[in-house]
Amino acid sequence: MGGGVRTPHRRGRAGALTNASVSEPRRIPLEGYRELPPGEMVEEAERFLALMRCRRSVRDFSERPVPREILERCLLAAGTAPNGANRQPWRFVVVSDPDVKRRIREAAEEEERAFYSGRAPREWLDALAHLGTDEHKPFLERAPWLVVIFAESWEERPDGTRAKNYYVTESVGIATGILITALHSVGLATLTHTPSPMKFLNEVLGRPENERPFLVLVVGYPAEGATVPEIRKKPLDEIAVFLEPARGTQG
Ligand code: IYR
Repeated sequence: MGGGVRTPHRRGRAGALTNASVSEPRRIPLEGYRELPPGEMVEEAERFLALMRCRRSVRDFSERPVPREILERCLLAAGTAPNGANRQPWRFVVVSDPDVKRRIREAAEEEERAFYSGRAPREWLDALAHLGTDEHKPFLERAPWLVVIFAESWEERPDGTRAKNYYVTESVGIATGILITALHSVGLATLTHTPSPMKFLNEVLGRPENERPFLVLVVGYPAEGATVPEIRKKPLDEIAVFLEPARGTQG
């Protein structure tokens, strides 16, 4: 990883000899960057905003199949995410096998039954009430694909020792956001599903102990006549604070 060349180097401050074992990374030109003229920038931002405003978490899925090649490309897009030390601490387990989906549904519904009938505090259930969710998760079998996302807390070196990964939750969260956006951009619906606890996913999917289940992304076409809860997204002044120089002051 990293493609660095191990060369002693003397680039330290004031010509001091620096650590001879630090590798000098190879650098390449920034390729593919495109700058837009300011007017087009605004238009493009508007277009993207309109696209994203149409994304909703869907719970009514159609059984219509989705070709694997679409998933493959969207997963590669997710894999471009910025992440800690470029360790790419994610693993996507992509399931269309009906038996595996059934096992995931059964185990998830068992956890959810416990969640909805006692484990969740009243305050949490009250916060969810407007979404109309309950312990029934038919979408886990109906939707053509489940992408089960795991976060790798560490990876094993060839000598068997453990190399720690960094900013794992942030990295996997960003990759998941890109995956959701990629799938939405090609006209697919998703649902971020988080059965709690999720440890059963390691067992059902045969994943090793360094992989922690992060979430289940349900992917497919919405069912005909699918409905979603009526919710509102916060306006800009509730989600952002700008700190700019006061008008009329220069430098
Ligand atoms: N995991 C449960 C509960 C749930 C929790 C949150 I936070 C949500 O935004 C939605 C649901 C379930 O999937 O039903």
